[in-house]
Amino acid sequence: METPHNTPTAAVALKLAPPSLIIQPEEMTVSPAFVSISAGHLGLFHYEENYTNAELLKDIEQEKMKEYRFRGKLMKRAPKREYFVPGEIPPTYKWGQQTTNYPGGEEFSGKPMPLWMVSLKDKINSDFNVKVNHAIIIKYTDGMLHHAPPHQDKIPDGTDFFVLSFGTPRKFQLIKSKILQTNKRKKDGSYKVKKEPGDIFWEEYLSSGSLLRVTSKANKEYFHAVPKEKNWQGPPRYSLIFRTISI
Ligand SMILES: O=C(O)CCC(=O)C(=O)O
Repeated sequence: METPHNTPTAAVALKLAPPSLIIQPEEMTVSPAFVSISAGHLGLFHYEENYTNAELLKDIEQEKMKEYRFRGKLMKRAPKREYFVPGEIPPTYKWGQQTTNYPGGEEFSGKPMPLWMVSLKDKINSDFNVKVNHAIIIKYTDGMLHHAPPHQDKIPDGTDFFVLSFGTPRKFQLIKSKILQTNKRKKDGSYKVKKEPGDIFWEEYLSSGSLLRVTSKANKEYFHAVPKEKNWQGPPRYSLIFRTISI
């Protein structure tokens, strides 16, 4: 497997910034070329290696993922499991599975967060002043079978999502969107447009124990993806994604 996650990039500086630090370009003491690259990222996303103890991998490995069905077929992405805050009503996150998988449905398989996950949730809420209340673990064991195609999360307006990674690093991409004209017309005669993924804006092999915060703004402006990778191999990669979902 290639290891571009070890290659220094302009985004490296962001990995070093503490979560609460908001850097203004004029405060930076680095080269002008660097400022222009990183300034484009300010307020959009935040990537931090060693955010949490990579030893949590042992706890994640105890969790059982499942293949969810969508319209009767197995979802061709990766097995996952959702979690809610113990003692709270499980929120409904409509991420593509059948309605029978929603809380209250006969196939609902969400579990209360184990204690270690509750601690991580509390840490994120305190570090970033947010109110995440829902988590999904996704298990990637194959570079081609398991992936996430370019998409935008359907999350409540103004909320961010947080991707914690454990195990073998896997490439995560933020992708620029482009507006294409379709051949369908609106009532006023103008052509309808559609939004599609375009060029890569940022990509990184997310290291074990890292945190990636994708802000509401970044989720609206960019697609994100974990692309298929023919040469990816090694022990599994788990992502643990926290979101704020209204009940
Ligand atoms: O596993 C990841 O890092 C991201 C997955 C993702 O974006 C999704 O399933 O919505």
